[in-house]
Amino acid sequence: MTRYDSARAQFADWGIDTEAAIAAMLAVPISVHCWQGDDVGGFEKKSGSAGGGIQATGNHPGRARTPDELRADLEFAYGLIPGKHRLNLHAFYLDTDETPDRDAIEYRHFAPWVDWAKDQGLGLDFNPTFFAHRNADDNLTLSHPDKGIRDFWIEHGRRCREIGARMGTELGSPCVINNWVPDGSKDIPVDRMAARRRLETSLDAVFAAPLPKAQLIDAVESKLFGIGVEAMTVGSHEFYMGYAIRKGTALCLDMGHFHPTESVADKLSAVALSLEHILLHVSRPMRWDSDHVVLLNDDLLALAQELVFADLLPKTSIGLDFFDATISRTAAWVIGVRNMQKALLRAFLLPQARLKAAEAALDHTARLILTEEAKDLPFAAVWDELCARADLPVGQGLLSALEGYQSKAAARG
Ligand code: RNT
Ligand code: ZN
Repeated sequence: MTRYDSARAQFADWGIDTEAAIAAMLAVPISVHCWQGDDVGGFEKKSGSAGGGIQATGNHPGRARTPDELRADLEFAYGLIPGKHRLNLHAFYLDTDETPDRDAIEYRHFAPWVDWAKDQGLGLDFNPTFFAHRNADDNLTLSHPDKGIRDFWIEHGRRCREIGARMGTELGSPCVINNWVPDGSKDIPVDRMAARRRLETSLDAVFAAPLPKAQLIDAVESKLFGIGVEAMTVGSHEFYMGYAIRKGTALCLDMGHFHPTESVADKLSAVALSLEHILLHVSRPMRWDSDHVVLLNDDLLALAQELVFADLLPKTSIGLDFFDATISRTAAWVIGVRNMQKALLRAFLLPQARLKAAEAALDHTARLILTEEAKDLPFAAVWDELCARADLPVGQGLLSALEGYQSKAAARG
């Protein structure tokens, strides 16, 4: 009897079908964020750091400097991840010799990414880049008091929707377009209302053109605060929650964008009652929105359990959002995606029906016993099995696979 056969029997004894769990987990696409590969630098023909209160720290060798290098790194990373996934592209990762400003980008500047995605069997998601630009130096974009600057960013947002819709059409899968703006105020503002009204009006202009949901899903991302905008974020959770409900967009919940004791897992069922679609930015905040690589920790397990137990996967898009430049960037992707998958697999391997029945019967003792005893089930044997079927390394084998590529990437200079 193999380790997996024995695990399968043990789960079956709990009424859990490991084959069904494997299939269910593998059916969930994860949108892999391109920006972990180059420390949120982008490929516009100028240098600059992320800005907008977000920051990758570290100087690990091997950062991707060109679209070709980034694609090579992504191919390597996807090659170590089970299942078929998506790429989440930011607008300043255009691939062209031209130098269009943000308000002049067109589909053709991204066509090489689409060709590559087709070739790789990946879906594409897209994001306007409302930071790292001279028109965002004040940490104000769509809510800027200056109409000229607002119009510049509205045009950027509109073009991103057109580009994303075309990507969705080309790839036969709706492109999730997430709008995050850094807008806020370092010190205490006196007219929050004016800023929020301007943001709302600008967003309305961005979303004005009706485009088919089969091509794109519009999303808006809230945030509590950022470096340099400590006193107020214009696009707070309440702002976007209301906006998304009234306007019918998706709401993006980033795990780093709330007070540290708040749980995004808890929010899911609450917002799901009012929203058609949810986007997740799976991240790991440490003391602030630090965007550490996600671990297989309680936060991630709780998130996955909610997605599965509340049957929210059909209306949720899972994207990752972290950037650590102190470690191998390809390893960061592989570890982060695999952890998200492991968390989902574990959720599918839990005795959901029995747990819910105990809770409905107010038998909180049984719920506690089952929850704690289920932690000793052999989840790892199921994960190892699905990796083995895909010829993917686990454990110490993963270490050598990741190190081998990293030493090549380090030679980039
Ligand atoms: C910033 C937001 C946003 C960005 C990316 C690069 O706090 O989380 O999602 O990280 O768009
Ligand atoms: Zn985010």
